[in-house]
Amino acid sequence: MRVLDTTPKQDGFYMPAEFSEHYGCILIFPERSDSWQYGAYAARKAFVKVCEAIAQSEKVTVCASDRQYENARRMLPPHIRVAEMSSNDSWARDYAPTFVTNGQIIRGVNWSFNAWGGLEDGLYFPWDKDDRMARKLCDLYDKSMYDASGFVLEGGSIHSDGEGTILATEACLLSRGRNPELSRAEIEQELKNYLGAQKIVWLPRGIYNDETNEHVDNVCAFTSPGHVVLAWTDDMDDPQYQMSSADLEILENETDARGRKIEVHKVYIPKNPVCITEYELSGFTFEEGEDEREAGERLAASYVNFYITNGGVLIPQFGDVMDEPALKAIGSLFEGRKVYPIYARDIIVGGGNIHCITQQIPQ
Ligand code: KQY
Repeated sequence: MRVLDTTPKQDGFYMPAEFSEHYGCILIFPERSDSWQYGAYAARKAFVKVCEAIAQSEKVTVCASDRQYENARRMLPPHIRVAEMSSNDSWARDYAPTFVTNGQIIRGVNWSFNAWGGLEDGLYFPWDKDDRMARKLCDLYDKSMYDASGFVLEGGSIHSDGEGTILATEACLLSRGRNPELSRAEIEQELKNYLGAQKIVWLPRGIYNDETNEHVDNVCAFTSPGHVVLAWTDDMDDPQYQMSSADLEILENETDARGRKIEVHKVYIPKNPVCITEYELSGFTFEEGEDEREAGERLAASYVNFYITNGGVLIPQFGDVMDEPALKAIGSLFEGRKVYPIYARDIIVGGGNIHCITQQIPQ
């Protein structure tokens, strides 16, 4: 694998939008017992459903540990590739490479990963195997790699419109556990250099109780150039109200890199907060020193954590009255793509959702 000493921006490469054509998608089979309850049994079944839906229109590779290899091979259909690869957990969005293109060639970007905040407020230790995955995947896919390993970033903290605009949240990218030695302007410059972007739209907040310091991929996403969905509630007593209102104010007063006004489509969060139960909590084994969770704690459940495939859009479902309206609202923005409702409770109890467990490889 060739490691480049230039940046995507210098070479005319940029991060394409998720809604443009994919070659394929990467996932990692879950097994960690402090992330996934009851031996990750239900989580693996949910991951398989996600893989099968994606594989209807793109090539899926699932990375699995040696321990899980036979199980993954048995649970997944033959047209889905299983590659043995070690990891600490299963968040391909955050530590598989961010792929960039010049319209002809695909290359990967290797960021530094520190489990969402390192020793400051990270979620587990160690994270070294996760941090090596981007390099291993560039090798596996035979892609040259840009080395951004001096900069801490997870894929879930950025969204690109493929036309020069990046969405990110201040709560996450300016948090003390990531790049505390860099100013906001320096962080912005790193994003521009390694994503080949011209403009960063900084949203103040993400989703309430998001364990990642509020990744943007739970709260706001591009659905086409100039159009975003924003997780929303009209309930002024809900903590999400202030957070989404702060984001809306920015979006309504911003333009994208091409000077377009950004059109915001609100997608309502579940009406009944999705909370972790006593039974679910009993199924985790936490390691010493790790943050323990409490029964009744609200999970960062948002319909905006969807994944766009070549042929469809996979939308998380929580068994809530807002499930159906979310399918309609998001589905209507992806004309010609099939809507895949995916019951996601067994993923969200792990702390993320469909977008967090997938990473697309552009065509
Ligand atoms: O949402 C994500 N991108 C990752 C969440 C990690 C949770 C670990 N339990």
